Amino acid sequence: MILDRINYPKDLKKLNLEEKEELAEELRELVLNTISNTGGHLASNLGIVEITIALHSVFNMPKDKVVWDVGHQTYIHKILTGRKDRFDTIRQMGGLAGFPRTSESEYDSFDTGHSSTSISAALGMARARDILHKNHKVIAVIGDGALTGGMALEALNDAGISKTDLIVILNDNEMSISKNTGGMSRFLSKLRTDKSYLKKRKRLKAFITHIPLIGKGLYKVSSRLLRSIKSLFIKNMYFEEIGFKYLGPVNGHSIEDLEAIFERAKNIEGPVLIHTVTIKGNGFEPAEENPNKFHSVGPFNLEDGSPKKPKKKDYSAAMGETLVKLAKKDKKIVAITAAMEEGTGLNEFGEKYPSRFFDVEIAEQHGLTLAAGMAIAGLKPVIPIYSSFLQRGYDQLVHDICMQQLPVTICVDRAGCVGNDGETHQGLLDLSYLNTIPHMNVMAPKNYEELALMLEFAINSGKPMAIRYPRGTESSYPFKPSKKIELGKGELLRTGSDLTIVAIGKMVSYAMEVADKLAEDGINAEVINARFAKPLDMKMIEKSLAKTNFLVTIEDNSIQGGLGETIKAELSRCYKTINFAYPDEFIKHGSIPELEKKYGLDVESIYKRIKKDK
Ligand SMILES: Cc1ncc(C[n+]2csc(CCOP(=O)(O)OP(=O)(O)O)c2C)c(N)n1
Repeated sequence: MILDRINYPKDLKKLNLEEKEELAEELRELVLNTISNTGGHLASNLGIVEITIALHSVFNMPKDKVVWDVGHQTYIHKILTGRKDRFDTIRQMGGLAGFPRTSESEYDSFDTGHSSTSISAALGMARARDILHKNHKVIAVIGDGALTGGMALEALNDAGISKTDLIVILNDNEMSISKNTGGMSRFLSKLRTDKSYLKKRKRLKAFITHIPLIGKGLYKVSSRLLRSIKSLFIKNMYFEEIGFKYLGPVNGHSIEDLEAIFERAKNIEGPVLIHTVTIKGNGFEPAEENPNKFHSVGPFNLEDGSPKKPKKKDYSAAMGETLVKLAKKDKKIVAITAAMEEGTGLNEFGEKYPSRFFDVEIAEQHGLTLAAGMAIAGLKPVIPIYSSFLQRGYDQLVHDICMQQLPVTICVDRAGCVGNDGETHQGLLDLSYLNTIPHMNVMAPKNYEELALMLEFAINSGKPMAIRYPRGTESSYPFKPSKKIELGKGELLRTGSDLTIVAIGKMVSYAMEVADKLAEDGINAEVINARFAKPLDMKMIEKSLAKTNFLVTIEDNSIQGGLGETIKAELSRCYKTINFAYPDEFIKHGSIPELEKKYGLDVESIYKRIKKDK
């Protein structure tokens, strides 16, 4: 195997084209064999094999720097940069991260995980290089999906006029997680498909360079002329108009063509954009046919791509199911997603009510203000966003939604610990940042039934409402049917006189299990399901504490500014207290049960700690 000889880019540089092509297939096989066991981001990695090989062949990493947008497509890069032998540990606790991490390798030049940051970061690094009189290349690799994000467009705008040497490699596979949509996507498709333009460009170049005496000079000097001639064929040649030299489109699976175009880009001054065209999932038929299903996968069978474990209904699906039912009765309900239709459970809504469904692509900020606009004009927008991606929209929550007290329902999906995607994707800050916003109301359900009640309540409340729920399925704890939701009211689930446990969301079932265990030891816990993190039911909490004098709070949020701290701040007097929460750290990857154990947030650890302190 050629891969046996490859550990670092220097080994790659010794190969001829044929060997590199063989290596590409071996890399695909390694990724497929590994990810079919561990799960992970598959389709994007299969699509970027040749680009990664060509990048490491032509450039001189780690002196040259590459910033990978989102960073979910860096498995090949990791294998080729000294991490082949640990590749089977990817996304596992203590193993390789699923995204680039500067702490992991000198070949990872910038941490990513959230979309659309690469051009900003790369431009910053390029400007630093120039100011510090260094001499290396800086490259951003960005997908057509990530290019729809506001930050990427802001960065293009800045980089374009900067004259800074910067190479942007656009990996255009026509897919975000689902099919890419919107104006930018339409423009790229025009560039991809306008073969007549490519032919005309070649003919034009031949024509100009053959003009006697001045032709060659004219071709070199008059890039502006070429640009304007180009725009005769493609109206508004966006990238060139804003100051980038546009190269491509080039077949992103031809190592030969990629190397040639990268070599060319290396010698061009100023910002260059190379448009590569790839197939997401390339080389694995089920992924090519269904790239969205194979964007991020659990363990699967290599023969046909079928999942090893059948997918169970999760919180996202439960939310989507209820929303479809509510929208049937209420035509004012509209749903917005930022490129996460499947991930947030909105597929059925999108199919059933296409005129009331809006995929804004990777534009959380725009999505939130779009919702504010719809709300002020009389609609009832619901916008599910993963907790960590909602961090992007803090000002939109403050300035556009809450200041005007607009009735927008924000479904904060993947709140709490998300597990293997690691620190960029943990939803451990939302209770803290949502708590800081005046007029924001924040709820979290203990199970699907309560989620459905909360969703209906939120949509009809006429107020800004956030409902946070975790990744995964509801607990099997046998809760009695939930009482109706009232603004700022908790739910007393169990009476006791020895301590008061206040828990929220997913952690309510943990509190009940802990209380059951404590009861076996003769310790009687009162358990309050907070339901609302904001406004808090301080009346219910203080009434219970007057009896027990011992407060325990349990939440799947950071300790800083979360449920426990907020309750403590609002109490009229001090009580003995234990706050169970995640520490003030970025929590790395691992499975959810492993991380809960590590941070003392599993039932057994909570039980033991309370028993010790009682
Ligand atoms: C701010 C933010 N929102 C949403 C996501 C979820 N997400 C991860 S990858 C992806 C699609 C990226 O598409 P593209 O850039 O074209 O890369 P591809 O996977 O197609 O190679 C999305 C929406 C994210 N990582 N960051």
